[in-house]
Amino acid sequence: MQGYMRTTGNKRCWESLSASTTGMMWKTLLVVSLFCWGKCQDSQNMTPEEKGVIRDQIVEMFDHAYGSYMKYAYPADELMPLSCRGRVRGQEPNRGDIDDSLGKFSLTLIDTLDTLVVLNKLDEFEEAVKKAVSDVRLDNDVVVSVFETNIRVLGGLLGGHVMADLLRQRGERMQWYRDELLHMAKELGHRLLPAFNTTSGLPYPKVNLRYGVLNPLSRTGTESDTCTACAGTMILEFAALSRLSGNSVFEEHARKALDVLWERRQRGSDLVGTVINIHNGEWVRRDSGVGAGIDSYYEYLMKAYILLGDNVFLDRFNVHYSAIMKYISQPPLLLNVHMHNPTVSVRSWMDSLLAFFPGLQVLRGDLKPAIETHEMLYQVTKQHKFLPEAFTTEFRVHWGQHLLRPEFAESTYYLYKATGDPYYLRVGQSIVEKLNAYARVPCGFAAVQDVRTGTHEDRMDSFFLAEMFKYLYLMFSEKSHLPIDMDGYIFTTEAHLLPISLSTTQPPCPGNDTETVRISQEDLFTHSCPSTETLFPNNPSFAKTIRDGYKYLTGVGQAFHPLPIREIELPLHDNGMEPVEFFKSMGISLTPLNEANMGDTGRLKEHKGVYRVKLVAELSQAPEEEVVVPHVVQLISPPFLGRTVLTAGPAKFGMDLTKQEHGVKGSIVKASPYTACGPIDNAAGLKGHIALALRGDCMFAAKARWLQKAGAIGVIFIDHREGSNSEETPLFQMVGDGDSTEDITLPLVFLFSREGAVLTAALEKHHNVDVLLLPKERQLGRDKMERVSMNLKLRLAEEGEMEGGAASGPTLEFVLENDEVLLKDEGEEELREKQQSEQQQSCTEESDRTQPSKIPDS
Ligand code: DMJ
Repeated sequence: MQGYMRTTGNKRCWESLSASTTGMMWKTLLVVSLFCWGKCQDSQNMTPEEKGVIRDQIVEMFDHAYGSYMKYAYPADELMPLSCRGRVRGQEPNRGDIDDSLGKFSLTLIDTLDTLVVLNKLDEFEEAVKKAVSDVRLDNDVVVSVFETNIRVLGGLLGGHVMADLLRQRGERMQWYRDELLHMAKELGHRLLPAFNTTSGLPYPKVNLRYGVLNPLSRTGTESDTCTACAGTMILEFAALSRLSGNSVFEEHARKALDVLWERRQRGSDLVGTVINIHNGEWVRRDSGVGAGIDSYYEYLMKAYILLGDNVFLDRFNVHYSAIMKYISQPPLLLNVHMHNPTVSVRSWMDSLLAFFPGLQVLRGDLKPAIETHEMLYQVTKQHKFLPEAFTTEFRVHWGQHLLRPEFAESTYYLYKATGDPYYLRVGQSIVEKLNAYARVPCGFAAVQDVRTGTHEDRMDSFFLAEMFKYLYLMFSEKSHLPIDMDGYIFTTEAHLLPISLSTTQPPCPGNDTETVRISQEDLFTHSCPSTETLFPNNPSFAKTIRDGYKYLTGVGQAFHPLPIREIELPLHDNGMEPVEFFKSMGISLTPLNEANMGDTGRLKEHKGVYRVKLVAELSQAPEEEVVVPHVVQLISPPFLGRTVLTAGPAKFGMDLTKQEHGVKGSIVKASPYTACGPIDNAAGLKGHIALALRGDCMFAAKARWLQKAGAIGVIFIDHREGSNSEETPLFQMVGDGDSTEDITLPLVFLFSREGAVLTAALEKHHNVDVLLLPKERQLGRDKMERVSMNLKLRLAEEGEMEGGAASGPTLEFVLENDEVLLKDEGEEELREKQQSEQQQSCTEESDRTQPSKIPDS
């Protein structure tokens, strides 16, 4: 049976779908929630008054964030909440690929439009639409990310148009509105279309808004790869644009890209990789998960079915979903595996983007794993205040940044809608409180640079306004508080609202050649949504029972030990190899079961042909507390002479600098392109030198390969995250790309951006800067406590002496030791003490003035 029933739809759709749509789904969930409402109340219960207080608090926070953007930043794309000004691309230090969201099109304003309506701020909405219409230009000579521009700007314009149109039809507001936002959306759609000009149909990752991709003025078009999510997250916006504008070209291109991804799935595992070549459709990165790089591809298959009523999307989603549940979901964890060898985990950490997945599972009707994973995420947020950008399978911080991402709030919202369990309101309340306590600053809300230190970053991404406030506000609102009936809309991945009535706006596209999937009889149950297998059973304490098993995941003394023995199926192929030999070739060593220690459970019985599997691939090893050996970049040419020492992080691949007695020495040259994600333009100048390359756009390993090929003798990577520095952010080791990195033999080190700025400033000023790359403990001058002794002999003048000419008197000797100035006693004790405090004061001030950006060697 198919669980969806479309509440609206043309006759064709209605008949062709034994499936139904969100309306029905929400109704089903509502029945569940009503059933639950009276019975699942526990100490977590929340009164309507309490909900009202939190709702008001959310509105006040929104006003603070949006008001700050409008006051300090508009018409810039984003607010810099620490500097209280707008971020204008080109006027701030380049942050690499993050900046590709900024198209000089008042990104935050457009991304916020439909949030204003959801929060009932209709006057502000009308004002904002007027501003967007009169001020925003979409033809700027800027290279932007196709994915980000689609989900944030095209989605924002469409969501804004749908809301404006609705309000106009009600006859009270927006009477002046003449579909201007839709016209802008159409213009933007046409500006994105050149990206699809590839033989495969997969889009280029970037486009120049004015010049497209192939035009010589475009400064883009050399990219050969894109991420799966980047190519697979176009259908909702493009189909909506086609159906609202009557031009099918957009939907056709988005469908084609999805067809290619589907076609390219790994047929054995039904999984996809994270990066694909846009010209030949080959996978570039074969790791597979549900987080970064892939996330919204799966989301859009499911939601495209809900929005457009086309079964093919649901069929594909279900095939992938079964694979995800088989290989990737190990409740409460969501792992990353090799798409070809899906029983092999490729890393021991999870990224925060995957926090959307429980929400998608709710849409799919699969509540149990959704509750489990969400509970795990909640425990992690309790431990670290926010979800770190990446955390290990043992819930330690892997990458401590928190960008005010909304995914955890999104899943919490879906779970609350599905279960009606007030527990999720308490979770929502904790999100609100933490944002106020730890991210709020006088000019808005600031991202957290590291959840361990609580330091802030000067950014407030537009998705914070587009998504976070919608999900939080909706969680604490009843239907009567809302100006629109949410059941009639679907959220895009950026939480923009598209009406599910769109499937009736136009019959299926003429160019729709979307391939259909054949589903076997036994898979049929997976089509139901909510699934009859997995939907909330008739048991009010169901969700609590599930959660309780994960309450102490991160708690003291109750550490969660993931997968002590993981029973897995291995894909055997008839390749003529013995299993042991075959697995060895995959990096897996097998121990016959009877040699293995079965532990207490005795669960596994000796069985011929059954092996206990030990993963030996380096990347899959359980993480130990990783000891990062600090390295340094020491500037040794004049005028630095070893005194400027920048703390650097090492790499797990490339040359092992701990084994080089004297480190690696060379002069530095900036790579061009600076991100070094493709052929190096200045190879001649780089040959024999140490390259400087900016983090971002591609993996460290990919950059290292390009630079090695260009003849560099070492690489210093510089962080693209503004303001990061080694004092506040723990060092980490750069890792490879999951494949072998044996071919990379260069020494590689990483500098945070503040240290990187010292180096680039030195290069700009002195042109020739020689550096040494080596472990910190071996930096020049350290072991000998070598004093760069200038033995300046200064004689302090007696009072009145200067007027009267030279005279003799007590002398003080200064010894310069690295960055410090020491005072050496050579005169009267009393005078020394007095002068010492005066001189130290003046020396400190002087050194502060003359070396503002020098980073102390910590
Ligand atoms: C948003 O821009 C979208 O949700 C996207 O799909 C990925 N995540 C960011 C926010 O974290």
